Formats: sequence, structure tokens, C-alpha cells
Amino acid sequence: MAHKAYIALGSNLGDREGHLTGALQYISGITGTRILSISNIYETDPVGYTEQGKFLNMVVLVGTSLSPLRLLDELQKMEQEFKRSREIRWGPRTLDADILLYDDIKLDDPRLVIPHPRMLERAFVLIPLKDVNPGFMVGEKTLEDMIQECCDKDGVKLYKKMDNGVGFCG
Ligand code: A4P
Ligand code: MG
Repeated sequence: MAHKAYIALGSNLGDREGHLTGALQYISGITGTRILSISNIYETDPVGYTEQGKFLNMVVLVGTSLSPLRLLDELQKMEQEFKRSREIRWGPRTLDADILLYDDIKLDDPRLVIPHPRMLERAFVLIPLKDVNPGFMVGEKTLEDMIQECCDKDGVKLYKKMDNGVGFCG
């Protein structure tokens, strides 16, 4: 578990909360990977393509011995297992899993860009990230500064408080 990665999860189709908790269970079963901390769950207005239902979003901190691309392989397998449809870019999905950060690395691979290129403009990512990584900064900017600059911040509402002490972490 030499590395730490932050993963954003989102769902806006079907049993949204069931998909997120199913994802936590799936991630805790990935070889060489352990959930260290989870954010609360937020209900969020859709960003990008707005003719779709509200999302549930959360962020998960994992410890992992997998490389960034191997971790992406596992997360994409998970998305397949949740039978997500990819018909509309930014459209409805049963489960979306994005790698936000992986240690302090910067990666620009055709399959994987880290830090996630759109994360800093999205309150639906930054607000749950603040639960698990409150000290995250970019230059002089705190997470709170970045959240205040996000156009979608008023569309992010606490949906469910999550207990880090039981269940998925450890
Ligand atoms: N990829 C590159 N970098 C990464 C990364 N850091 N993590 C590649 C994960 N994948 C990464 O993603 C397309 C390709 O991005 C993948 O094949 C992977 O190799 P995708 O998941 O197939 O497609 P997508 O999710 O439809 O596109 P995209 O551009 O990733 O969309 P986003 O940015 O994830 O936005 N509104 C709310 N409220 N909540 C949401 O969760 N999500 C989206 C999707 C839009 N609006 C939303 C939400
Ligand atoms: Mg995605």
C-alpha cells in the first residue's frame, strides 16, 4: 500500500446510493488496495449535460500498491460490472469512477490524466474531497477558496453522513 489515491464516484441512474455502496465494496476487494477514508454522500445538480437527474457523489481515499494505470483498469472493470452506458458524454450513468489524485504525481497518458483535468472547477468533486483531504491546496489556494469559485457550489447538498469507523474502511 505504498501509494495513496483519491477516487471520485458518481451515480445518477437507478439505485444511486446502492451503486455507491456497491462501489465501496468492490474497491475494498481490489487486489493490493484498501479504503482508508470515505467522504459523506452529496446530492448534486448535474453539470455539463443538464437534462438528466441529480447525481449522488462521493470521494474515497485508498491506499494501493497498484500503478495508476492498473488502478484505472480495475475501476473501469468495476464500471463495466455496474453496466454503465456511455451513450451521451457527461450523460446519465449508473457508476462513474475517476482518479482525482495519485500521490503527488502528474500524468498525461492518453488513457489517464492526473490530477483529473476538470476536478478544480467542480464543487461536486471538491466538497466531498474536503471531507477526506481538508488540507489540499493548489499553490496558495485552499480547497475552500476553490469551492467558492465553482459555479455549481449551490447545487451540492449533503445527502448522507457516512461513518468512517464502520464497514468499508480498515
Ligand atoms: N481518463 C482520463 N483521465 C482519467 C482519470 N483521471 N480518471 C479517461 C478516470 N478516467 C480518466 O471517461 C472517458 C475516459 O477518460 C476514460 O476512458 C479514461 O481512459 P468516461 O468515464 O468513459 O467518460 P465520461 O465520464 O462520460 O467522460 P468524462 O470526460 O470523464 O466526464 P467527467 O468529467 O467524469 O464528467 N455532474 C454531477 N453533478 N456529478 C457528476 O458526477 N459527472 C459528469 C461526468 C458530468 N456531470 C456531473 C457528473
Ligand atoms: Mg469519468
